[in-house]
Amino acid sequence: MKTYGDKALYEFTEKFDKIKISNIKVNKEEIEIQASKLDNKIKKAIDIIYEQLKTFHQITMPPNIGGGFQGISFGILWKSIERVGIYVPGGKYAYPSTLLMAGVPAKVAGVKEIYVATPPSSESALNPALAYISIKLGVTEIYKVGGAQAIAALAFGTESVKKVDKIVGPGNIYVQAAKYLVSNVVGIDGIEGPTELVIIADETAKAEHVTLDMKAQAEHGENTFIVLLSHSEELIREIESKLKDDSGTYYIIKTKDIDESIELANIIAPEHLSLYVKEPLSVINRINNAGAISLGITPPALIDYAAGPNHILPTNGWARIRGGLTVYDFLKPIMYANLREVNKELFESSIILANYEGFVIHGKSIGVRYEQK
Ligand code: HSO
Ligand code: ZN
Repeated sequence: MKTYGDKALYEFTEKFDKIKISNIKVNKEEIEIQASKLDNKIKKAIDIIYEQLKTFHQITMPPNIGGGFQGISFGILWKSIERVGIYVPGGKYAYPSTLLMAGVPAKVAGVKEIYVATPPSSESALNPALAYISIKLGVTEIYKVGGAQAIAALAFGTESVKKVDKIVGPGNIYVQAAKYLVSNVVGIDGIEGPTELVIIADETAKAEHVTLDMKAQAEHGENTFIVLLSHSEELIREIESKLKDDSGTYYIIKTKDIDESIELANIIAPEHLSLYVKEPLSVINRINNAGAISLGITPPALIDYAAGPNHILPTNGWARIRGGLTVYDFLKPIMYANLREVNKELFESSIILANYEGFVIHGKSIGVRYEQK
């Protein structure tokens, strides 16, 4: 990609997507034409969801924060990342919801340049919902490329594709592997692979709701990982009978008690965790590893679309070290210090430590302020 740029993109798209594209960048006119084709009902649904997500992310924006100690004022200024590339998967389904999930926190965080890469469809026209959302987000460019080649293009830049500072978004194994490989030159948001759902349910759970939640996430395909943890034999029996004729793969584990369910969920560190238990608020505090938690009667699918939290979540155990995509992924804390008054002890301590490390001039540059005061 570094060497052949656009030429490589045309070639790989033909080879892997089996589509001959005439241009990589979708022009503004085409975005507008495609957006205008979108049904008003869908536009309205997108507008409503957009507001919900925007509010969630606005509420979670961190304030610039400062304080002072021993003669020094200090603090953190949150600044947004300048250029972000969002990968929106294609394939069997279109994912306008994923563009909302990535684009809204980026915009709320103040990212100025947002670029979108998405695989070309066989008709080679951009999905109308993606076009409509892009306009709402102020996305400046959309690229009709997908797969590992799209990630490489965003990481290194080509004649048509802008090089970005960070790439976010889910995708298949090739996309995720490519993100990992370029993570030494651009920021990435983690690895988001096939959907995972763990449900902790007790005797108060409604078998019908739990079964539908399991089947819903199984809709993502055969690589999904769906686990029910319950100490209620009766609930398990009911759910097993409801899933009897279903072709999906489900793991149902009868645990000793709620404590064991919580322990297992923490070990699995799932992407989605659902707490269908009598006192979800007391259980939630004992969860250490999960991408996002839906509790009470909340269906995990509502997080997928409209509740507010993101559906771009860590999979494959990554929930042990990070959560879902938030405004913090698009912000960086710049720290500052402002010397107001010389504190003898602090100054002397730093000179001693600088000398100990052998950085004598470091010490002198500190000392000169001290002596002048
Ligand atoms: N459950 C997926 C997200 C998704 N569901 C998109 C429907 N569309 C991973 O959180
Ligand atoms: Zn889903």
